Amino acid sequence: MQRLRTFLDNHCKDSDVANIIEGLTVTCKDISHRLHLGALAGVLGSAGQENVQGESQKLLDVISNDLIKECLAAMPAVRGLASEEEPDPVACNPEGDYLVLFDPLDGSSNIDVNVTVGTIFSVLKAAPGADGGDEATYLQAGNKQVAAGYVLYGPSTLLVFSTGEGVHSFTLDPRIGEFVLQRDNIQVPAETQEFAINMSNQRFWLPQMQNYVADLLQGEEGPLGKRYNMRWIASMVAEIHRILTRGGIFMYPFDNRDPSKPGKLRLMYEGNPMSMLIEQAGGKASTAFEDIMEVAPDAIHQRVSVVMGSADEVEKACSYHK
Ligand code: AHM
Ligand code: MG
Repeated sequence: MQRLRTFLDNHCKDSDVANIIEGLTVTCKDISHRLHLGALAGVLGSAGQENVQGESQKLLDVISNDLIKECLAAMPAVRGLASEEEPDPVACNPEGDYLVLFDPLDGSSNIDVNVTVGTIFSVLKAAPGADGGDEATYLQAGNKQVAAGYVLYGPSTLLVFSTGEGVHSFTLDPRIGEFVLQRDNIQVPAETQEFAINMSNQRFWLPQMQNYVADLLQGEEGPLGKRYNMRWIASMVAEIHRILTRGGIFMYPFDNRDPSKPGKLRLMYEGNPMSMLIEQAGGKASTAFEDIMEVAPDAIHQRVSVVMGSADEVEKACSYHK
């Protein structure tokens, strides 16, 4: 049995990054505990307010955001933080070398129905002298991430992360209150017969995506020549975890509901960190036109089209867009 701290000491060259990951997991244990208590802790339901993106916030979105903010702000290594639930980045310790971006509770529409949600994080290096409260400091492409990961709150609470040398997963052992190593060097199978997409948006997709999904649905009689299964949990952490476990393709593609939003998911809090994990596990992550981690961000809350998972299937989906 290998505990998280031991693993980080042996595998993470930068002790600041190790401390950020470990510190986040302490707060995530608290979030996990509150989620498991659910209604007993009085944490279910709406907060009665909207976030910067006009989405209504759940009580636990707000609680998780406050807990993670407080934890990061106290860390000497953290220059600044940016959250999906905050309008602007927040400056922390001017001596710190790192910026931490996070989605405190992804998939939060699932909280009230007791389905898996998760915390996603991404760590970037701060440029020398940069202000941790300045949005421009954060506008770095995903391939500049030094670490990324998520904590999944499901039947078990899991931590999955990468510092650029493979993907590792840990299970929270509630008997000792510690994350212990479960799987090292996770690999996504190159081929799959399972796809995940919100089909109710079909009429809004680009024609290329409509054609690809129409071919998936034709199964072995169609040009792709095999029968596919579909899953949609509406919780990206759960979806990506399934793909890291048994392969698959996850898509939240461009759609034309609102021309100012190229897709629903956020580049900095969802697209980039999940792309790093998928690619570190041998999969692919694309907008359907270019690698997600090569997109040069121009705003902290910007949206991105997402097609990621098993390498061969992502390439197939992208080939419809050439
Ligand atoms: P959130 O950050 O507001 O929770 O939104 C992100 C979530 C993803 O976890 C999930 O893949 C997607 O939204 C589900 O969207 P939809 O409700 O359109 O199915
Ligand atoms: Mg989210």
